[in-house]
Amino acid sequence: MSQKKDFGPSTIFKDMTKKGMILSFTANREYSLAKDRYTATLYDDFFATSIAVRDRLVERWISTQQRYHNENRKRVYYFSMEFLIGRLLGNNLMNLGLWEATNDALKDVGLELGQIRDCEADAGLGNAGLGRLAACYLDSMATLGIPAHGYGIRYEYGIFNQKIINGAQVEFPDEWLSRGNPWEFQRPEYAVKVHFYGRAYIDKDDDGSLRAHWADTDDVVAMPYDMPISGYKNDVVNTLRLWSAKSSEEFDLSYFNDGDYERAVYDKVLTENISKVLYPNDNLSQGRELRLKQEYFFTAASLADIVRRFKMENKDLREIPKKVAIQLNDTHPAIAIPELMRILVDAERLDWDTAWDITVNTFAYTNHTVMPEAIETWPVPMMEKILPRHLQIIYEINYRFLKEVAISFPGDNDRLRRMSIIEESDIKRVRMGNLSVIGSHSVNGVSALHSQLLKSNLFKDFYEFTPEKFTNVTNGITQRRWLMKANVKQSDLITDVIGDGWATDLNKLELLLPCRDDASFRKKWSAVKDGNKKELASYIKKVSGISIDHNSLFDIQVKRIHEYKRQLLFAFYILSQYLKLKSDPKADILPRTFILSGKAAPGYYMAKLIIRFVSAVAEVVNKDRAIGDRLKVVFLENYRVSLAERIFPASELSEQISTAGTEASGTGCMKFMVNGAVTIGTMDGANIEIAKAVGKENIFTFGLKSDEIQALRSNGYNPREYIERSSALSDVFRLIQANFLSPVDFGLFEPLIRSLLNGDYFFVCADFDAYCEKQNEVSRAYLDRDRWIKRSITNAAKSGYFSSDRAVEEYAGDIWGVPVKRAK
Ligand code: NBG
Repeated sequence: MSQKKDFGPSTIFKDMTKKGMILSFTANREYSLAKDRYTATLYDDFFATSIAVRDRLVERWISTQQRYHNENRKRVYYFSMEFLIGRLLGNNLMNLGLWEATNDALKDVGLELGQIRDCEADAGLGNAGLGRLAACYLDSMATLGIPAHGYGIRYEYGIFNQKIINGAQVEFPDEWLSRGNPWEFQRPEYAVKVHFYGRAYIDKDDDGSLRAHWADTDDVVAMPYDMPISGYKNDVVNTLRLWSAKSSEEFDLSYFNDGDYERAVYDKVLTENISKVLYPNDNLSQGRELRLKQEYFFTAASLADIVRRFKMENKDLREIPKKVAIQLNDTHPAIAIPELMRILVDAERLDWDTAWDITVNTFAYTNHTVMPEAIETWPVPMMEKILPRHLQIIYEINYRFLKEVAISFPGDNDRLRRMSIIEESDIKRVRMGNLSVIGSHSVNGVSALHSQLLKSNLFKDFYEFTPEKFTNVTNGITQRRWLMKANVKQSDLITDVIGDGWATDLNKLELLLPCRDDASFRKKWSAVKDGNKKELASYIKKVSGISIDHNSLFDIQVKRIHEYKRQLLFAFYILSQYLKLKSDPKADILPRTFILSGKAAPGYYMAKLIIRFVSAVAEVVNKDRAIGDRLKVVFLENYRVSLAERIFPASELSEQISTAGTEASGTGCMKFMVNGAVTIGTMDGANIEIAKAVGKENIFTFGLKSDEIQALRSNGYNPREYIERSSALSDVFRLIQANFLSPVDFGLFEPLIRSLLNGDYFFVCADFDAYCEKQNEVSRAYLDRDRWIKRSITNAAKSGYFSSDRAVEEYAGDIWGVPVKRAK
């Protein structure tokens, strides 16, 4: 495909052969970096390789964008505060079909592709699932040929680097740009001015009509940086445009002339802070002023860019919804709704109703959480100060909306209060969730259960008012990164048997189902897993010094540390296994290696304590000679995309044990599944759909269901009853209370215990026994290796539904109005 297309005469920038790559690499090393083979560092070699690859993206990029323009295609704009991209070199090599040529070329010049790839810093512009989802969707949109653009922020510092020092998390800044980024192009010609503060007022125009103004603002320049997003072997290259804040005047001249040089510099620095750093919270809204500024900064710049592009290709603004679909990745960019109204009404002079019609039909909103602390609301005084005109517009939207609701539900004032965009608390607040629902034509959750919960709980009133807006799109992941690139051995085996069609149609993996009965295939499948386990074992040895038995069951929980995800439940199970062996050293337990990884938000005390707790458990278990290799606990520091790519291929048991009703979807569960791991999990988020896909004999589910949790919560839940009833759980509590895990820091883990005893908000105690029982079942099941391998194959074979290609196709057809036709 990509090789066949003619991009003009073969020059040094185009040649896809090994020879071409050698020429390109050496030329880049010399002319872009001014180095030769004696002076080039390994990082220089990475840079020169990346530019050689980038050169081959550029012509495809330009021709893709030209085509979209000439065909005046409807564009999809994905607005997201986070894009957790990871590394790009390997991904682009794969998508261009350049892997082998580059591998061979580098060998010829004495280099090793693996080493070169390891030089690349992860682009960590996101916290976790929400940001990684955006990255997977960019990949799928390009692969499906959708004219899509990602819009976000070019944070100078991405998600912090985590080190575990004396068992505790310590954060270090992520200076991912410090050595340059080969994948970005600055585009000063498209820089945009974004306004803040000032005052909003209304006066009369020359023709006597009323006109709103926003004046005396402080302005910031939004500088765009473009990154190419390649599709898989289809010559499509889309754009991710990230905005960086620049001071609008290099120095404020008035201060400068007054001799206040320091003040002039200070103001410039303050302005540029807007894009300095990603807020490191997952599923939590801290409500900081700078965060609101970030949100407005990138949405305003993006909308200005979109309107500019629209006007180049079209005349009538009322056509915007026909040519533009904007997806709001959670409420973070929801301030775009009043911003588009401001553009259409104040600047373009459309009447309110027409503008509102355009706005609602342009925006669609994805909700990613029902956790109350993550739902964004902004104090009215804060918004009034930073965005005075937007607050007026929000009030107007709210007034008109509530009038309509009142007609449908006469006299139901409680309902009006709940549905209002303004929360009438002591200090009034703007509810961004309500604004998002009201200003969008589509609202979706990210798994079947979660979308249902939106309708029955969080947005119940809105569902009753406009049921047609509500829909579900279960999340997905890209098999190109998470299987093809991450797990080369398993990919090759699959391709040997069923061909490579699965790369763009993951449902094809179902062709593997008959292979379950083929003993020689099972043997190969199992050998691949063993090989991957050995690789991870040696990586663990290298980074942590811990030796693990690669024949043990690799039982893994990797994700953000959060009470609702219940790493504590996992740790308690590990402790109970440890206690079992201590009381009966000959106990017949299945050898397991427990692997955990994940970051805690720096200000999240309990999550950080959980990391200390897991580290303490690891310390005790790993050092106990009587335990030997039967149990090992590893906490891998600095969980990130590139580390995840090492972990999933070696996984056998996937821990998805959140309290039912709390994990909106989860996407790690899908990465495990496609890599042949079997899930142990609650009936939560996407687990439910995984269970449906694989059948109950191929998954281990346990615990209270979402409606049972709700019922127990409202009828009064007493964790102490569960502790008393369970001898294993009582033993674990006793051990912790006796400071066995904190012999030096007496009482260190007291807050964990106390939070469980006084309420146990996430039902750890209630689910503990059921969880242990299920784990016992897993242990027995693992002993029947043939059956286990069949389960593993089934999980991979049934993962087709969880491809982000399927998810994006659903968005495209049902929400964006850009259906894709795929050759099957
Ligand atoms: C997260 C959910 C996950 C979900 C991802 C992607 C937020 C606010 N939500 O369950 O917790 O998989 O979004 O949809 O980050």
